[in-house]
Amino acid sequence: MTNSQVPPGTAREMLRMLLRIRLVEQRIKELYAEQEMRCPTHFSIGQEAVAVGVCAHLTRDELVTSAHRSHAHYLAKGGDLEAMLAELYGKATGCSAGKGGSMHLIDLAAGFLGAVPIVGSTISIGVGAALASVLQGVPQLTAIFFGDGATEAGVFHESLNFAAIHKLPVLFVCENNLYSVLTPLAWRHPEGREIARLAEGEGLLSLQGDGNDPEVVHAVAGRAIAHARSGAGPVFVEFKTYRWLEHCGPLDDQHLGYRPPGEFDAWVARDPVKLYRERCQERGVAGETEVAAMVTAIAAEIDDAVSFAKASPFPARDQLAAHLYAP
Ligand SMILES: Cc1ncc(C[n+]2csc(CCOP(=O)(O)OP(=O)(O)O)c2C)c(N)n1
Repeated sequence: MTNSQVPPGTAREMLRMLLRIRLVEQRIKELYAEQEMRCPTHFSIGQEAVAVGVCAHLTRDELVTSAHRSHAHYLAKGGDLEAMLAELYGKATGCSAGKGGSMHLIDLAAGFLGAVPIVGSTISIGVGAALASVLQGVPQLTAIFFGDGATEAGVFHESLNFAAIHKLPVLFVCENNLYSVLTPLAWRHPEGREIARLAEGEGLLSLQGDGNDPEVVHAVAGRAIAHARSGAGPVFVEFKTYRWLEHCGPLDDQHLGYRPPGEFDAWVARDPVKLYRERCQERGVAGETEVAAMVTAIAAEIDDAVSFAKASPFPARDQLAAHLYAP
């Protein structure tokens, strides 16, 4: 699908969100070395355009689920930054009361239903949320983000089938970063098979696009979301993109040798944040001064959120067994 230009206001907001997600994760990467954040943390650096292009369409009430690599989805959906960072520090003010860490983000006020690291698990949870909205007579879009690895779980196929039968308002978003931990797609799928074709086999409208171009993501997601909101049934979208850091953790992992020579550099040359920043400048949507002001404001917001997280208390000892079951 080809690129289609978004209105200047949308472009500016998408650029701001791309920068914000990148800067938040870069700060987490720096702070992680202090060993005060003790949770396993999966970074989305390099993959930000998918979250931003899709969530630019969603209202605050519409729902999102995600998985272990969820910072970008949480932030793009409007999740609270202070509560996210406090959660990574294991603090009582965290969005999961300090008990979940990076892989269990949640912000119900922002429609971010939650992230769960059991691969594939939030696909059926998202479908259940969409079914609930239909049963309650207020059909509401649910966007479900997951990686290419999750499409190999049985629950993926069951969930697509169920959503198709009931024509549920679901957007399935596959963020295909070519690897499941260290294992490339080519070792996991027969030659030439596209993940999007699997979804077609389950009876869904299935679209693909460049996951490093926020405007392509925006255009593809826009078409898909219009279809799903209209009651015509669920839609599957696949965006190819690339993870820059190790599967879990803040470090580079090129020494491990699982990436073919040249692959990493080719994707980094297509850095979604840098390319979009340049495009916005060329178009006069956001000039150098405006981008610099955005970066300064975001850095200040991150400083405040980090201070808040560090100053917050750990959960009290008597809260150990709280939050296990609904009250
Ligand atoms: C059911 C289950 N099996 C295995 C794992 C271990 N695991 C964690 S992340 C991951 C890879 C997931 O790959 P993908 O869905 O493509 O997401 P990505 O990490 O690339 O974003 C695996 C196998 C798990 N968390 N849950």
